[in-house]
Amino acid sequence: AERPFVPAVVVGSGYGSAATALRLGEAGVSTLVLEMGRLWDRAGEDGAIFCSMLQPDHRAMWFKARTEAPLSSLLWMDLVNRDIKPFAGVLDRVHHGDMSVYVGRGVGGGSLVNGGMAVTPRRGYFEEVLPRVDAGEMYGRFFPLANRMLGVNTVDRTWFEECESYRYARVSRGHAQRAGLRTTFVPNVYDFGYMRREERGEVPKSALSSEVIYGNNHGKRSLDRSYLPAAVGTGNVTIQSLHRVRSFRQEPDGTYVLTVERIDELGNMLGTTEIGCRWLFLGAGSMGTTELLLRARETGVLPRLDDSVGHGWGTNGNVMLGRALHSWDRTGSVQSGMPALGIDNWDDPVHPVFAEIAPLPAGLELLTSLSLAITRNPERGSFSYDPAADAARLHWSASQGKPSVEAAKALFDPINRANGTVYRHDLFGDSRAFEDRFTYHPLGGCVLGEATDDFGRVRGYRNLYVTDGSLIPGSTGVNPFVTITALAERNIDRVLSEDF
Ligand code: FAE
Repeated sequence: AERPFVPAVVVGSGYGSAATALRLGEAGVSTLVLEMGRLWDRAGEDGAIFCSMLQPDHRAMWFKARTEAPLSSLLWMDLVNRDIKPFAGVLDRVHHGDMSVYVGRGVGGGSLVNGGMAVTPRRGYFEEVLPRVDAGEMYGRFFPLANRMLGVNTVDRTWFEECESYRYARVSRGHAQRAGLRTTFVPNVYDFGYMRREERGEVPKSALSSEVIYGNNHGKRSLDRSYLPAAVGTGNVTIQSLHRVRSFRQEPDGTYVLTVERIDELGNMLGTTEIGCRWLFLGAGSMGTTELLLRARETGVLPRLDDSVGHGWGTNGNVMLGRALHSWDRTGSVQSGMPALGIDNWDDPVHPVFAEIAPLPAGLELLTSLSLAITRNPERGSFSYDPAADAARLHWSASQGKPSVEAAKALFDPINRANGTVYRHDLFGDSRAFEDRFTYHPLGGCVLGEATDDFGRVRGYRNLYVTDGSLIPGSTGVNPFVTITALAERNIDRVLSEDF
């Protein structure tokens, strides 16, 4: 039988993929998007598309028998996680020895599960991280474009100061200020107008009903409400969900052939198909894209791939911590799941930190201030290929998290001192105060200008591109999706004008 052939294939449907697919579609290129997760458009028996964070069910996680939430315990008790039925759920936690990585699964990738924080990085730091990218063009054109396309908006300051749902953020801001630190409002893709109507009881609740990490039923402009419908609307882009790209090869005529596994929502294999294409864009995320390229190089299928494939991976310096507050510092039992403030100490010459003031939306007063700190951790991990498992293995040792923890400590010790507060030691399963064994922000693996040229073209092969977070060498200094989107916009703009 003839195998199907499409001009362009985009692997994955996260930020890099979505921006790339839209621009391909607009340019009239027939494009197929292949996403291993499901399309999240049908309500379950409870009338909701996504399950809530407080009552997680099979929809929560990607083929797990138990949920694996970032906070694993409260008062050292295993109260947070639940046994669930394995299913093609929306959040995955991928384990690699001392590091585990959270990623979104579904049409929209990480946009389905994330906190929506839409931060444009400091220009000075961006120039340091990606010195070969024209920052003038990025800040003049592609960052504004990405912000517009993603539907980034900011909280109304007057409402913020009086609403119940950001009491937790105001309390933490006060604590930071008492230590002489600066906080900043953080833009978001969650519709703050919708959130205000939630607080008034006019619309179904999402951010104010503890929804985040297992999906938002309302209010969030995830990619399936922004870039992806626009891409499909060009008439040239088709998305196939529950299609997992296993491998790909190049034919003598330069076209690519993908081997694609079709699964159902229970994980049953429905079959394997081959799909041919001329242009192949890898947007499977830092973990997914790096694995596909590493497998291709190490199995000898694409032997000219650069040695740097599999290197330059980082956690964006992620570290999470909680502080126990005094009884008069009530954070509120209703906490918006979408963060709106950050402590910005990135100018610190020794320990730059941007710490998001995170919600702890447990539905009851816990007198706790939670933070996700983004630090400047110079450590980098690398991947090797495990032939027995036919999988990529990330090498990141526990000690590599040390710089992240030291930086977070340098920021939060003075906050504790200024406020007479202490760290919580009961949140992460053992007695540690700082959790550096997971990241929400995997970056790198196929670094721009190393594994690819300066526009994401994979070295050694024509018409093969990387479009996602794997291009960024381990750190952005802020939450990364705006940077990933803007970079993808920039790269596809160049590729469409030169390679098509
Ligand atoms: P990503 O969005 O991960 O998309 C990759 C897609 O490819 C996924 O849908 C995969 O299922 C799919 N895929 C992988 N392998 C295959 C394969 N072999 N075949 C087919 N499909 C495949 O990639 N960032 C922010 O900027 N602000 C935040 O507030 C924020 N909060 C976060 C909260 C959580 C809980 C998590 C997990 C992440 C958060 N992030 C946040 C990070 C952000 O979501 C992440 O950087 C981006 O989603 C990465 O975008 P990519 O395009 O690289």
